[in-house]
Amino acid sequence: MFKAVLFDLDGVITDTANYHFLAWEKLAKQIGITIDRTFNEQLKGVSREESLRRILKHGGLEKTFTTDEFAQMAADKNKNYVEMIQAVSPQDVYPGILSLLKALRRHDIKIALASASKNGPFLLEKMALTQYFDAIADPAKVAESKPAPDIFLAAAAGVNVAIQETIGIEDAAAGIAAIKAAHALPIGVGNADILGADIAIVGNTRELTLDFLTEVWEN
Ligand code: B16
Ligand code: MG
Repeated sequence: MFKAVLFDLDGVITDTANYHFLAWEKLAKQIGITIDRTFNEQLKGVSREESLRRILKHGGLEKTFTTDEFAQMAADKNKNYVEMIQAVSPQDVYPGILSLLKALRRHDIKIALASASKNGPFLLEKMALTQYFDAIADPAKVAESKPAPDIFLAAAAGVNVAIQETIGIEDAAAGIAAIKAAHALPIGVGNADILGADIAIVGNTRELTLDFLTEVWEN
């Protein structure tokens, strides 16, 4: 049986992936770049700085800005994003997530956050979920962001469980790649076109029950 579940946040626990998109879209528009939701898939799970690099490249502007301007744009996006998430509340937790967290606790299975977002702890507070987490991996302290395995390895280490005894849950292609590279067992939230046909996938977080996780683990 698995001993810990490592959760991604944006797109798994709540719909903040949409706010990230809206905040990037606004920033991109200010510098004359158009992004759409198809392109946005490449930003999911990816760090703030890497997301901005990808947007600039997408618009052919990767060599246009100084280091200071780049940092300012990343800060502007975050300011806008942080304004959007002030209103996040326990009602914004995706269906099935709270009952999964409770079931995991009842069965003494550890729970850790493996989010690339520096706003993760704030969001858990807003959703009243902090109490369920045994560890929150700090994305500022890992060497490489997703698709590198680092944040999932840090999350497993945070709960003192060998990575091979964990399940990682992710909505982003970069995150699934990170879980595989870490050698945890991946479960995707989304669809196989984006996340790959070789892993267990749910279309809706409602399907993320302890029974489902156990079935995936045992097969
Ligand atoms: P921040 P996750 C990721 O969170 C998001 O998917 C990604 O879009 C975002 O750029 C990244 O966090 C960094 O977030 O700017 O708040 O530090 O999906 O890994 O929970
Ligand atoms: Mg995500």
